[in-house]
Amino acid sequence: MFLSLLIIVSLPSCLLRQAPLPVVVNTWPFKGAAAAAWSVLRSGGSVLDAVEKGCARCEEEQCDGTVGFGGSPDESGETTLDAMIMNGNTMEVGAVADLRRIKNAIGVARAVMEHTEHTMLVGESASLFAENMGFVAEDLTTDKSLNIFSQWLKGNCQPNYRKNVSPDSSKSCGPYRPEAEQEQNEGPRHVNIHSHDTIGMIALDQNGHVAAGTSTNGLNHKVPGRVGDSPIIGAGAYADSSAGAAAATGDGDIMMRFLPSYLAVELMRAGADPSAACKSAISRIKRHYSDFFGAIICANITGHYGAACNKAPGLTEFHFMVSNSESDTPVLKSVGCF
Ligand code: SD4
Repeated sequence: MFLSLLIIVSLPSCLLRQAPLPVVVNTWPFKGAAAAAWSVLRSGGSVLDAVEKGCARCEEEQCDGTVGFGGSPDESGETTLDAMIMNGNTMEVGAVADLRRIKNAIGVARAVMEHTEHTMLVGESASLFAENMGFVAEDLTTDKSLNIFSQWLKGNCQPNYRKNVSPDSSKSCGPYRPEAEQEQNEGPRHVNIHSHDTIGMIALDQNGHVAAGTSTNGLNHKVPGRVGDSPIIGAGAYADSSAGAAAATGDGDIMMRFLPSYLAVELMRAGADPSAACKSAISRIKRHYSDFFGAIICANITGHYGAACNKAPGLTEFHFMVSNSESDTPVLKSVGCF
């Protein structure tokens, strides 16, 4: 009796029971994105198509103003996009960073994966590649992003992400020069629930195929050229059909230093259930940055899923969407932050 109990306790959760498949999980209450991905999967489409269509829906809907065109203008007022998509069967990845003038960033990421032998393209050259692949180049600025930018200029460019510069970046706009005299620590972060939201999506089908993807316009008032965690493999997302998938959202400058999506997938491979794997990935970052803003979603190959978030000002509960055959329509879930 004791022995059989011991065996059950030590078995990885994936061997204990199967959850409904296919399943799609995505960050935040982005219902349109969840519905778009789910309609691909339930009609027998591939996990890659589901992730691409789901994230693309958010790009079109400008989810929360933080995905797609017309959001998060940088210091020069421009919106630039980061995205990636990963095939957990082949371990192929396509990613774009600092993409300019193209709305469908995840589509371009998919094109990088399918029409080049590279993994990531960035900046102007990524835009040129996209145009050559048939994507339309257009201005990503909207009245809303122009307004955010002009308010920021009027407010002496506050907040911003500069440090150790003169003039004093906490009071003045640039241009800035390096300030050699004073060594300062990293200042307070300006990232919160209003400056941040990324669509991160993971999908699994009945055949054990796993895919993951992300799309974001990054961070309000970022330094031009800044790339967040979302297009970085293992940081923004990771997928491996032999273990599971994860996707992260939050303060990418901090989170990318810890590759939380990769860590969560490896923990699931070692037998951790998805909630525990998500929690451990957050804990790893917390050790160094106790009040960072961030969350992660995880799913293993049996279709079990979980999420975790760090308790921070403005984030005590994290909402995410789950779509599977249980309800046949995307369901809003939430997890308390710790
Ligand atoms: C970034 N992680 O660029 C992205 C933005 C985000 O929730 O996730 N927001 O840092």
